[in-house]
Amino acid sequence: MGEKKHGNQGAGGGLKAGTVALIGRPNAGKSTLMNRWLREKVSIVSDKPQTTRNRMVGILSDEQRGQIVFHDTPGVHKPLHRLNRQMLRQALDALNEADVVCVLVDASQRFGGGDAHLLGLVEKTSRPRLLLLNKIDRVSKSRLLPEIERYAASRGADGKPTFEEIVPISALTGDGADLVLDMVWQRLPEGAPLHDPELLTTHPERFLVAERIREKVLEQTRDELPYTTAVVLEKWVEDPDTQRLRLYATILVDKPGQKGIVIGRGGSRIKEIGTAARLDLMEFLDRPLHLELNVRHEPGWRENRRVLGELDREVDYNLGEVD
Ligand SMILES: Nc1nc2c(ncn2[C@@H]2O[C@H](COP(=O)(O)OP(=O)(O)OP(=O)(O)O)[C@@H](O)[C@H]2O)c(=O)[nH]1
Ligand SMILES: [Mg+2]
Repeated sequence: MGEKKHGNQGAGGGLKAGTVALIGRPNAGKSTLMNRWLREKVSIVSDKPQTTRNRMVGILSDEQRGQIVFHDTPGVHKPLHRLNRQMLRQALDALNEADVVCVLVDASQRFGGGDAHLLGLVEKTSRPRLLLLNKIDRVSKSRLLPEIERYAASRGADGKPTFEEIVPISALTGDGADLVLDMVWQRLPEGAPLHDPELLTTHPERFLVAERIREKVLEQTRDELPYTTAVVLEKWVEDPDTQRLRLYATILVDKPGQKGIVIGRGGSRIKEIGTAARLDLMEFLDRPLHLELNVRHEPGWRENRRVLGELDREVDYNLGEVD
């Protein structure tokens, strides 16, 4: 298959490189789409809103075309806690810094106040914008057409149409995903790769591990819990002889009663979370491991600078000042 790496001199020898922001309301399918394009799970996915809490970086390198650096962002919503303000800030930064912006909308949901708010934010940016009407595997064509018209009528600050393209897709089935990727490549500037083409992401492995554990917590719990839970990886111990890993993680909950919900009757739920996470992590890290989970009641952690800082240290991304 030819050379393994790109040359990284000059302007990239006709190759393209740039950043692409995935923006949308919670649950629109941003992370599902990025993972599909990368053919790997970089961002965790769940059916609960506000799953993604950091700007997740995914790198797609293509010998013929160049490199796309995706920024999968937290869903845009009304921020009620410091954590949520940080999340919103990351989405807005990505929106204003990217070479191309992909705005995802869940087309199976009725257009509402949250969509209007998002559209208002997107109209203000001057970056090239594509609108992706997602989840078309769930929507009839007759319901899609008025939505296409609505977004086609939107205008940016310069009076031109907000969106250069409006494309119905399904991140789940892959319908339309390659077409959008071609549109993205067309709009990227020429340049040398921004990262080593061997890299899939810039996040440390430890952060990705904590995220994958959080994904299992989200899968096994419902109602308010997903919003109020965080996972901190406390220890990562390697046995040099057996290559076996021992991982120690803590699940933080906001209210005392939630501890019991995560632990479950006789420890049944925490056991299920642990088993699912261990299997996933063994595949991800490609080696045997032991996983120990604890649950800690940490009241108000979503407002707590220290705890948020602890979580941030796991992310190789500088948040800057947030107030
Ligand atoms: N039917 C259908 N479901 C989808 C599609 N894309 C995503 N989903 C589902 O929608 C849910 C949310 O997907 P995510 O990728 O986590 O959404 P997100 O936009 O990253 O959400 P946040 O991180 O919370 O902002 C998951 O249950 C996905 O399986 C799609 O094209 N069709
Ligand atoms: Mg997400």
